[in-house]
Amino acid sequence: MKILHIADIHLGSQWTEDIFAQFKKIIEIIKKEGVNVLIISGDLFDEEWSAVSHLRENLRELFSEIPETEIFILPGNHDEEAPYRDEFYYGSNINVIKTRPLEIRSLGNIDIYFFPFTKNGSSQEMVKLIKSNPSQAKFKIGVVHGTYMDDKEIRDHLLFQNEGYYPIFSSDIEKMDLDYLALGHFHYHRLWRVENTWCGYPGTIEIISFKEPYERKIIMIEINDRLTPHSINIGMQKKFGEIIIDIDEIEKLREIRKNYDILKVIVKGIVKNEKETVRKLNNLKKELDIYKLENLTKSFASIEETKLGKMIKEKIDEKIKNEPEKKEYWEKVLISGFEFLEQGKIKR
Ligand SMILES: [Mn+2]
Repeated sequence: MKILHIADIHLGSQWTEDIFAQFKKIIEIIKKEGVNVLIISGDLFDEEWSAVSHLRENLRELFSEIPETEIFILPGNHDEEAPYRDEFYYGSNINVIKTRPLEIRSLGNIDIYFFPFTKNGSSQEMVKLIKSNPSQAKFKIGVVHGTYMDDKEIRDHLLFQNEGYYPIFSSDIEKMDLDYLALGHFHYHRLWRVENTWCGYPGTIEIISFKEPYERKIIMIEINDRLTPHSINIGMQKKFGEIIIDIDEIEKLREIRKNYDILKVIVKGIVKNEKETVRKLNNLKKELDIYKLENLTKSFASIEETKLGKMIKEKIDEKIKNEPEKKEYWEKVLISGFEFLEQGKIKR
């Protein structure tokens, strides 16, 4: 038995064409590997309203290529209700899990506990529900869209975005007595163990925000006399980049741009003319088709307003007066002094 676990597809978000291209890759893996079951643990759609007909049509087409594979779709916080209305059809091999708080499906010697997303769900509740619905199956799998709380990066990341839904704790996972917990919600790839339970967040199948690391992976679970999950690298469609560059080196951007499909740029440094800089950066953004350009430059004038800045300026003006032929040199010194000042501020 082979089960493929994916999550957080976010169809309907900005780069949906790329997501579909990645999905196509996954379909090819399913065909090649003879995958029996596909589990999508939440956020197949990016927004409730994004279940528009063309997305459903494209999905139906993809799913129809793998008629032998049983597909389970669990709603997440992004697609809790609307995309899964009874009158919507995704294909004969599709099971949308809608019974809250728990729906159990048996596949031979495997029982799968599905917990469709609700805002008040928690791992404590999962433990209670599993205990009151005991299983005799050899293998038990749980499926849930939630926040694993015992990993600092996952917790901080999701809480910071006000998305710490459905908290899940290791102490509860231990009590669930599962062989695998198929998670969704966190967008990075993670596969780890809590006592005897494997836990996995597949992560998005194509980058949907700049914070996500570049490699995309999904999780294949093989079950014979034991259950073993492993990650499969599925590459990516677009090469994303986020770079920080000094305003003095801004022309290098023309070369750097060639290395990425989608680029975010943060510009730092001290400038003489704020207005001119903004104009220049806006033009460059347009010309080079830069996705996002953040201007963090500071103007001389704003630094000169500070007491220390004023003192430095006076000293330098004196130097320039005495050695007008070295004007350019002293201006460079001034810039360095201001930059030093700024760095000191940042460190404090
Ligand atoms: Mn989510």
